[in-house]
Amino acid sequence: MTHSLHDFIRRLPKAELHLHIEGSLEPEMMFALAQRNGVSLPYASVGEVRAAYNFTDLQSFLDLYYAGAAVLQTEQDFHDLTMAYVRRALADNVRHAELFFDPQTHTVRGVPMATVFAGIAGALRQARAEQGFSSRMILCFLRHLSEDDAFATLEAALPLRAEYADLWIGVGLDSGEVGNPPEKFARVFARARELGFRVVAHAGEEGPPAYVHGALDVLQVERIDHGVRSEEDPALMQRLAQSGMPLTVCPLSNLKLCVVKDLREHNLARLLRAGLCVTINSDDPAYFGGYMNANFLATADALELSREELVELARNGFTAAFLTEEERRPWLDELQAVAAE
Ligand code: ES4
Ligand code: ZN
Repeated sequence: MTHSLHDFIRRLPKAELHLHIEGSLEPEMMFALAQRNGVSLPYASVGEVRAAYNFTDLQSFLDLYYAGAAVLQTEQDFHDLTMAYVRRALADNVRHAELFFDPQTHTVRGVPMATVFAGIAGALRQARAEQGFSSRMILCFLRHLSEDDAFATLEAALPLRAEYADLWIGVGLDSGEVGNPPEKFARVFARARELGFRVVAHAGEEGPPAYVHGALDVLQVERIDHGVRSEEDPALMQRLAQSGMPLTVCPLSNLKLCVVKDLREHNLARLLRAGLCVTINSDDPAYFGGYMNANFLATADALELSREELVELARNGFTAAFLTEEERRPWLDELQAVAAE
């Protein structure tokens, strides 16, 4: 990795569209919050937590991710978590982020929906006011739970919609994919769309291309989160390319969860070169070993991406963001200026 490529990636303004805020919980904060809240953790040290992050698949990660999230209890906890993410994002020249959050992970433990919203949104508003950091929130339904549970979650959040209208703009679908196809959530997504929410879903991470078709046809999503298995279906590839459907790809996540054995085997460059609107994202950076720039750098290095391709990836992030043309234009202009240097 040359110094100049490293520096070039650092200078690119970026948008992050696939980031689970609970997945930005670093072990140090996990310990601090456990102590603050009197929660006991099954680890003796920060080092032990990190040593446990050796995943074999998505589920082996989700087990630790949900266990770790149990330290998040108060509005201050969610605020601190979100502020720590914003600091890291800004350090990587991320200008805009659309954050996923998983209310069911918290409400099941008795944390009120309003606490989750207030903590995350309070930090995002402070970040906007003090640092000019732009953001939105996307509420994700846990797909291993029932559609009724998703409906109850949407209903519990709706009374907060007006108060958080500047931030909460969409719904998504995450957690264990295989065995929980998009069709399971057809009605709740139809309701969310009727209500005017933007809609996205994880599909084609571990699940087959049929799940990507399902997310498009049944959930009518506007972006596919991951979607890397789409490559197994040439007709789907055509469809994604022709419709300009964005994929929020997460290279270090795919590596840590053994979706690919080696980053050099990742299909991100092939997807991009096939004309798909590919974006780079960090997913759960505290668990997968890197924030935005680490994902860009590792991918650029492993796949020998050109500077033009790196610019295209950064541009796609802003193009695929749920922003107005007026909102995205200054970042696209700045991106062009960096590209022209
Ligand atoms: C997730 Cl990588 C991934 N896939 C599905 N659901 C998730 N929740 C948090 N990270
Ligand atoms: Zn994800």
